[in-house]
Amino acid sequence: LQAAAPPPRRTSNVDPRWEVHRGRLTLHEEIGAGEFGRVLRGELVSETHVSVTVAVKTLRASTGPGSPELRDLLSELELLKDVEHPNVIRLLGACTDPSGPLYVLLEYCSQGSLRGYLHRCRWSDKEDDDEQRKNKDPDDKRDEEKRPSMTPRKIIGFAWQIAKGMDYLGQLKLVHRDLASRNILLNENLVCKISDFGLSRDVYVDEAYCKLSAGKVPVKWMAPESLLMRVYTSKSDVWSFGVLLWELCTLGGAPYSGVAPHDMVALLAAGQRLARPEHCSRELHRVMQGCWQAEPQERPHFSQLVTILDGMLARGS
Ligand code: ACK
Repeated sequence: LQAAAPPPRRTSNVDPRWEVHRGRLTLHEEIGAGEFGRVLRGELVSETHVSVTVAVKTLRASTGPGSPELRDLLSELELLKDVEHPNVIRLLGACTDPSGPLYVLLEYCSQGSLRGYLHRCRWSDKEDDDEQRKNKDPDDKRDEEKRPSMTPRKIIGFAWQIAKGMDYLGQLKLVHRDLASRNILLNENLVCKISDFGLSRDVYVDEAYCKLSAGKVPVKWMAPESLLMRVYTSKSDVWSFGVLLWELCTLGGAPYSGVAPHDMVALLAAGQRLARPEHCSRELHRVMQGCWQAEPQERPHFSQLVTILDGMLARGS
């Protein structure tokens, strides 16, 4: 996520509006890890002695003080302070005082990422398929829980929520830059929360980081102008939203499977696009195609996408 004007980077200044005393936080197991750092489940005791489960984002122990990961997490923290929407992950507080590690406390989403949820729907649809069972992720503990199922209406409902959150971010002049099902979280009521503001920093301005993280750029979700000219706008987020719609319809399929990342620019320039998934209505496919217009101005705004998806929900299509 990127602000129109980059926010000032906080170093060791403690923000009393958000600072949480470390004594109020108990850390539990790790629920996610990646190049960015770690996510732990935690328990936060409020000033009124009510305990809430939180997700605690932190860095790896080996992360140095001047590292891009630290800058990323601080930048994410700053951006999250200014956003409040039911479909955007909510900041609950932070431990930034220098006496311990940096912790960013986020609302806990018990169903994990939308991508994981879509994959769990696959297993439930094909419960008896040995091949599918063989391929399931042995580390996904949620796999053992009740298998969810997917319906066309649920797909449109998820898409509608994400478009609402993105419309809100767009109004704040915030560009996400990594909109994909892996970065949408689901709470226990299956409310979609846009998250992972990890690409908030301008990776392209920072050559050192560019070299380090070339593999991190989400090429298959990126609009042509982002791939070619490093231009990111709400309209390039709309392109990514189209790919996210495709992920929803394929229950978390891999877009452009078999295409090498460095072939994507030529493929898109030749006018090729993702094909209509098997269970996707022609109407929803037209929405995706609108998101993948070569000219950014010809793509719909998120507000228009909300209206279109609203209409589809109302008609029950
Ligand atoms: O699908 P997951 O298990 O759920 O994999 C990702 C992982 O951490 C890396 O992002 C989990 N995760 C991240 N933030 C949260 C959160 N706020 N609540 C619950 N799980 C989270 C996510």
